Amino acid sequence: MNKVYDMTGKRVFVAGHRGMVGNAVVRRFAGEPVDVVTAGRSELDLRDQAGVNAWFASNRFDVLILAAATVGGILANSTRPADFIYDNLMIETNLFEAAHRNGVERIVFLGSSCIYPKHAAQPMSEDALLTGPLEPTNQWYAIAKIAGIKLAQAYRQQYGHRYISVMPTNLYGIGDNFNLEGAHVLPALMRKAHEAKLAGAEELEVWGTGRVRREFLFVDDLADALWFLSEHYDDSEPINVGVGEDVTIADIAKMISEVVGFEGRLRFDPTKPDGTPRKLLDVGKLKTLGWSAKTPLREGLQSTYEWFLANAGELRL
Ligand code: GFB
Repeated sequence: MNKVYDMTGKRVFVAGHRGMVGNAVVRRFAGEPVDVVTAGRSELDLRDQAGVNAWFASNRFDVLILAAATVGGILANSTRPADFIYDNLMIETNLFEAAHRNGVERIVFLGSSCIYPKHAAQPMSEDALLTGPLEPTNQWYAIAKIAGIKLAQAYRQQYGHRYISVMPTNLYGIGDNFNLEGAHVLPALMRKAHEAKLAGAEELEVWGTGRVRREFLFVDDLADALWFLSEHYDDSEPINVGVGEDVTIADIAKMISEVVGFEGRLRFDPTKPDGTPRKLLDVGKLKTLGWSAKTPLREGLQSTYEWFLANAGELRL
């Protein structure tokens, strides 16, 4: 597959490098012939338009990997809707405009599979966007991410910029958030199973019915896909990144229990929200380009648990 953009020698700003995705991107891109730049939070608040403009004016970048976002699991999305819509809209609009004004040739904008309608046909292809109502628990985040796709399209249409949007499925891995109020399901259950094992508990509490399905992509695979797409994708339509198969929440809870070594029962709490019934991505477009995920779920769970054990002391749990 021919390159549509050559990253060799480019100066790349990774926005959001302290988050799980940005951190994985920095690790992955370190092995490539690019110059990676990051900004600390005390140095730059991406929600501050004047600060962002000044940062871009005093640093020259060729490429922006837009991995900065306010993110979280179903509880955080439901209880902090203003943070999810405001922070993400501000970050995106500030970064797109500053990039445009300062000659950034390429933006790789990161969205999420929750941009697709709640009842989209499965697996969900890129053209399902804006064909039906969103899942209410994360509509605030989804609307902000849809706005990001539209920003990429608008700057491409008006100025010819080669800005692209990438839609990953549910992510997990090294550097994940294990704080139960903010966490997605996988790190939340891993931490709960770990603590249940240490306490000798008989039950692990799993929110919802356990019957809804999710697709999980190891974050280092996403970072590899982002490197690939930065050189091989140049279209106004977003492109999905996933593994192509999903599991039920009950299945993932069982797998996590096995990896952690928790031998008790699962107890489902149907008073907690299930969220979207299913959101499996159609990854046909990405496969045709020549990229597929490599890390089997069990192997990714094992690596994540090892990272958790090595870092639990320093995590804000
Ligand atoms: O990962 P998660 O928080 O968010 O939850 P979404 C996925 C499913 O896991 C839901 C169940 O059905 C939860 O009820 N679950 C079971 C749990 N136990 C737990 C637990 O202890 N903690 C959590 N958090 N869930 C997110 C969106 O949706 O997906 C984001 O909220 C983003 O905005 C992300 O789009 C990719 O998968 O439902």
